[in-house]
Amino acid sequence: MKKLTKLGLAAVLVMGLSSMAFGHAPPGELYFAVQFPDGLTPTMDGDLSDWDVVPIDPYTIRNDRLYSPVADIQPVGRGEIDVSDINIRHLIGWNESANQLYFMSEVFDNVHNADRENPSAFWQDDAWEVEVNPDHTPTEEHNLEGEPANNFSYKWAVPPVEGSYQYYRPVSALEWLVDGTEWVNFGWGFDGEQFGESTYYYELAITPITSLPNDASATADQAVVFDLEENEIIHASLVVGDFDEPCTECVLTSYQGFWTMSPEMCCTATNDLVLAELEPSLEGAAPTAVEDVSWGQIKAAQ
Ligand SMILES: [Ca+2]
Ligand SMILES: [Ca+2]
Ligand SMILES: [Ca+2]
Ligand SMILES: [Ca+2]
Ligand SMILES: [Zn+2]
Repeated sequence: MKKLTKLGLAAVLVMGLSSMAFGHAPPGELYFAVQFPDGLTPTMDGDLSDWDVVPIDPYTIRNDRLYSPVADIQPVGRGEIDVSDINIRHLIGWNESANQLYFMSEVFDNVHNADRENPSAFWQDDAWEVEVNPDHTPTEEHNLEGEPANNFSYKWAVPPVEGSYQYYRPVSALEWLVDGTEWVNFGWGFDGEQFGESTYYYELAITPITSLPNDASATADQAVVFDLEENEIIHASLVVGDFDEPCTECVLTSYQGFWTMSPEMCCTATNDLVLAELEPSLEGAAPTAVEDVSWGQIKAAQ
């Protein structure tokens, strides 16, 4: 009886703690996705200049908000990044008419490592990982066994190795959920040395999925699309994995760094992200279709 009581208490404590600390993490902290008006949505081409219209606050996510959740990799506190090792800037956006979420990251890195022998082993190279849980479920209910998937992971490692650069989870083999479709659009670029000191640029657009059968036979028709609405809170988290040295038998400690928006370990979305209202500075900033037409006519008339 005593044992049972203890076990019961332990279970309550674990559940209580996990819903407080890990259901929505970091708790009580909001992140903001900028609302792009029609005509100003970014193009997924690895050129981040189309994000320059976004006000710095409250949208920009810099090193000071990032965690190193695995002490074996780097036992440092939040924001304690050595900017000569890695320097990160994230932005997230959304658009009502396209019903798409947009993500971008600028990552300065002293060494860009992309030398995996197994093309699918993105976790052995510098990688960019985007976690999305549109219906805002607490972590402990993400992708439960026997249930439809509700947390979706879009992972990337570039440049491609033997054509491989995109790694979708929880189901890796869906031929329709790939780059260049209505579901996923990815772009990347870099300045500096491709495999040395460089700044890499990542851009991703997705159509958010609320739920999808969690197996390889899932079809696009079975995807329940999430309808993005102003002021709604969803979960999204961005992860940057940093390798600076080659490894063949890679282990956790082979990572140079592992930088997350969530204080939890990878690979799930826990940050509370507000789909922001349209900024006054962006309102009316977009060229209208009428102007496009008349500009076209002017050019044609010349
Ligand atoms: Ca762009
Ligand atoms: Ca580095
Ligand atoms: Ca590697
Ligand atoms: Ca690196
Ligand atoms: Zn939450």
